[in-house]
Amino acid sequence: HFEQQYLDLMRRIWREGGERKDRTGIGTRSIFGATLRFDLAGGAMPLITTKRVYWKTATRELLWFLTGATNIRPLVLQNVKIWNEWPHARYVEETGDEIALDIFVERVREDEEFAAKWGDLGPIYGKQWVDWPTYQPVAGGLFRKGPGINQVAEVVDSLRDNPGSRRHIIEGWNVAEVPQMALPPCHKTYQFHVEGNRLNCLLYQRSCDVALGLPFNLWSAALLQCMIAQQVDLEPGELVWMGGDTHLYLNHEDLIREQLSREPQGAPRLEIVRRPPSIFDYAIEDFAVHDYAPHGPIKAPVAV
Ligand code: UFP
Repeated sequence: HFEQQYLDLMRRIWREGGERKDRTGIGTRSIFGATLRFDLAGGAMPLITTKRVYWKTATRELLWFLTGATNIRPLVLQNVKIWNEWPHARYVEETGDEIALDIFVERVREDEEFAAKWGDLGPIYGKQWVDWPTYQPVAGGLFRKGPGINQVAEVVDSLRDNPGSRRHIIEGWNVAEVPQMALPPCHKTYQFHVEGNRLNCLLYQRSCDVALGLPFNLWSAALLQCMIAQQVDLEPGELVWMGGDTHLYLNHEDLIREQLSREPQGAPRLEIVRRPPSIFDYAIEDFAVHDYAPHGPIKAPVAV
């Protein structure tokens, strides 16, 4: 079963991973360097079945990245909560107003001005993917802002015009802007590769929460790959996932034990029901998942 690789990785980290202190203070067991490979032929998706993965949430996040947005408000309006902790923490820290997370999120939902001021995450994925900043020299050794680079559009074009290229890359790690980001990109580099009529994708993820992050990251990477494949008239090929610091948080023990006791079931498939005019025109209704009958959800705390 495609998912065995994921479960094996989880088991191996829990058994053999070195214990480390990490930024969040929770502590992890971690290995450095891991690879997973999935064949997406026929719509197969690396959608974890040993717990329910909310693929629509991950899909909404991906579509939000593709709009270039970096403010949580569009997500909040769709009841997607995954990015809320960061702006809330910043708000509490900068204002000293210790409002609860749900109150903060309600204000973001209801008050556009408040959201503009406090809902932004800095120049994270969306900004870098579709509007990577450029600078043009002007007189006196100064620079002015140039037009942004839409890396996603450029990759779609380069896949069409020059499929054999080894430069089909979408990069999230803008060194100069990392300090302004709420969270430096985890799934930082996507490389695409055309093999016959198949589009392969390699994702390099510098840091990976295997229990909570990876199921999302695998789904999103595979989905992006399928969307781009559709746009350039190729079939989805292989997804290669590579992790740098690949870890399990020590407070995820219950989740890990429960999940490793379950058997993967079924082979979920993605259907893209429409072919939008561009990579930027997909909507949540364009995606259907078939044969997804996962085990129940497993709750665990997110490390912020
Ligand atoms: N993380 C993921 N995937 C993501 C994401 C975050 O696994 O898409 F945004 C996890 C990895 C790590 C934490 O546990 O979030 C980020 O912390 P750091 O920046 O210290 O690596």
